Amino acid sequence: MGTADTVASLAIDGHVAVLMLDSPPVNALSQAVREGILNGVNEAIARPEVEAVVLICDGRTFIAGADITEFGKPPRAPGLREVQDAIENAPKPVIAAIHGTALGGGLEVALCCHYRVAVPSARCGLPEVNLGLLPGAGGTQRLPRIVGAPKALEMVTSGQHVGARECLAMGLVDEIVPEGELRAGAVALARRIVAERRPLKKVRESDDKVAAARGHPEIFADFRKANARKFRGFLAPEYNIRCIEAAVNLPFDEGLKVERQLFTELMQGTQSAAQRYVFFAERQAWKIPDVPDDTPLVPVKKVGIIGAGTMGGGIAMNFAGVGLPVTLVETRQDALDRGLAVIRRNYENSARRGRMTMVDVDRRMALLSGSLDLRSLADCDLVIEAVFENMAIKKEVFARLDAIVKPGAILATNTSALDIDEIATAVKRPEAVIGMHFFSPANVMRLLEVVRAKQTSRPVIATAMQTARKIGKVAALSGVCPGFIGNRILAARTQQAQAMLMEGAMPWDIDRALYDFGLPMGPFAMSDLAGLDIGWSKEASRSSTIREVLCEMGRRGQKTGAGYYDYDEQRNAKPSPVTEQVIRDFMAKAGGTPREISTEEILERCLYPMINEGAKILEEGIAIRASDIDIVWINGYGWPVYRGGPMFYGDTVGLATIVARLRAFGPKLGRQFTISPLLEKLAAEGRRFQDLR
Ligand code: T1G
Repeated sequence: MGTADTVASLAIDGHVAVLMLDSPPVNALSQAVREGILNGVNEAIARPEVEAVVLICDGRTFIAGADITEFGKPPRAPGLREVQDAIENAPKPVIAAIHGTALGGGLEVALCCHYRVAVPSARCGLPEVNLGLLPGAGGTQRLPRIVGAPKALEMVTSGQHVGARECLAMGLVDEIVPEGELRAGAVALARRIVAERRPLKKVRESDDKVAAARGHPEIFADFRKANARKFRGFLAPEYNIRCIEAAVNLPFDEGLKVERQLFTELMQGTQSAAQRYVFFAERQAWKIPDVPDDTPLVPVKKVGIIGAGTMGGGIAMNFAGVGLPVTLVETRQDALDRGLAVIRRNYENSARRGRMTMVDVDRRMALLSGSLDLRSLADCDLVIEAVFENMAIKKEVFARLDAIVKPGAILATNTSALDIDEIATAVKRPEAVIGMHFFSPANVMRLLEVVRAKQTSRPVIATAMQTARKIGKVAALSGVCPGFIGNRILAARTQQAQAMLMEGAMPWDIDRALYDFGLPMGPFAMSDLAGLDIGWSKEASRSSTIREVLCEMGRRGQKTGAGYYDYDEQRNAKPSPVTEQVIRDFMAKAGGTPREISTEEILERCLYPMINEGAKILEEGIAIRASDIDIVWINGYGWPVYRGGPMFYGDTVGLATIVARLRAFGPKLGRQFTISPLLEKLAAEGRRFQDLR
């Protein structure tokens, strides 16, 4: 932990004071950095020979925001407002020199400077919304005064990082200087400002951009309407919008008061606490205690994928997307052609939506080659198998790969549930075998569940994690067990959802409860989307489950216009009297009597067994930490980030409450159900999963 003197230094370059911050890793606005800036600015103002001040940072980035690790702790002086006022009211021009990312409080400090200069690779943004917050240091009042209300709405509700050239075009920065010449460029600008007696531009005083939106409430109404689906359940986006409205309709200082009040409300709320927890959890997930950062990596320059189906194709797109050549192997030419055609179509769709150019499409397609011969993978560094989920087939493929692929290569499987230790018995180099479990659609879903088998080597684990980061995934490490982390917890929920159908709840009751809780879709709507006939065969069907009966009736899900729900032409779902009757008949046959099941009970019956299963996964060492489980469910199963993940949610509810409810449900949870000893222990000790280190 630095002090003001160690994180900030002042050097005089001619008549320009250069105030350099150096507080790794990201020059966050810790107490020391705030004090360092304040002292530096005051000293520069006081020194008669100084005519201008350049605020610049050492290391990888300009100030990347307030120090999130200080949130929730007692505030220490100087406050950020005091620092900003000192800069904005300085009698000499203060120039912010931006490289890396000027984010949150960092951009808010830069917006108090009179001028801003950046290198081309710099990016600026106000990403507080990703922490369940809003820019609480004047950003919501100053940004729209430069970029206008519509752009400000977009930036504060998306948290996007905007490139330097676009910032220049918007007036967010005044000048761009060549890479590597930031300090010299900023000092030169400072000298020109002094020489040309340019005004001390205070963003707070400019009104024309916000005036343009005054009297146009439709700007905000349309924005809310257009993003209602995306912002569903989140508080912060709406609060950010209200602040921009205040910037348009109120005097600056009044707007600041609105911003402060709404910021404080969010900061004290559970949503921001959850999203801040997730911020650090995502960064923790990369750290594996017994795989040190300096573990040697396997260089991955060429990738092979077996199976060009939905998963294989999506996986291939990730690697072509980062410039790595990929060979896709299939058993039949038509399957290979179909797989490559789907990839091209997906890329072309992205190009049509402006997410890439047709040149990008051709460049990525050029990196993809197809083959019907496994031997074409001989010189790959990483091979990912994505064939049918059948142990015998997987082992046969791995045995052939073992004979073909060069020594030192990584042999990965995309299985979502099978025993990877068992698969590894098919090869002579089990240390090279690892699970890389992608989620469908694999080119879109952020999560990659990396599964270490008993003999997987540390370099292979480290390389799989590093590869995940390279292709833009969020990874979490799991040990081998049925369903690994994500699907194992999903099974616990599915079991209860199915059980409640036999007690009186209808699929749409359960789906509604989970949807309103914040999940994108309930289990039954999800089954209808995926198809009720996955793993179902007509020949073997014996009307033994509700799902089987629906399949036998031809109700296979959305694709057949009926499943648990009935669907209209636009595939809008509505509760089905047919399904209701099937369920009633089933219950009657089992001698059950329907009862009213409240939304609260549905949620507890679905969520608490998930948390309990998470505790079992922890006590078995399948997951390293509880927050990894949360990262899996947020990035792979749509758990709402503002609820922090199942384990964080468990802590929010209170583990003692969860244990008490599980005990109260007793036999309803099923004969096999047991409460995790770890969960009982933590509950008894009044502790949380977050207290586990
Ligand atoms: N505070 C404290 N630590 C931070 C931090 C921050 N703002 N940002 C990053 N770190 C740590 C991070 O935990 C990690 O630590 C290391 O830095 C590297 O981060 C008043 C209230 C800047 C784009 O939301 O988006 O300002 O794991 O792995 O991929 O309005 O970090 O190594 O121990 O992410 O190169 C607003 C958050 C704050 C930006 C770099 N700012 N940071 O990405 O590295 S709220 C943000 C990022 C605010 C004001 C409000 C990214 C990055 P460790 P990293 P990276």
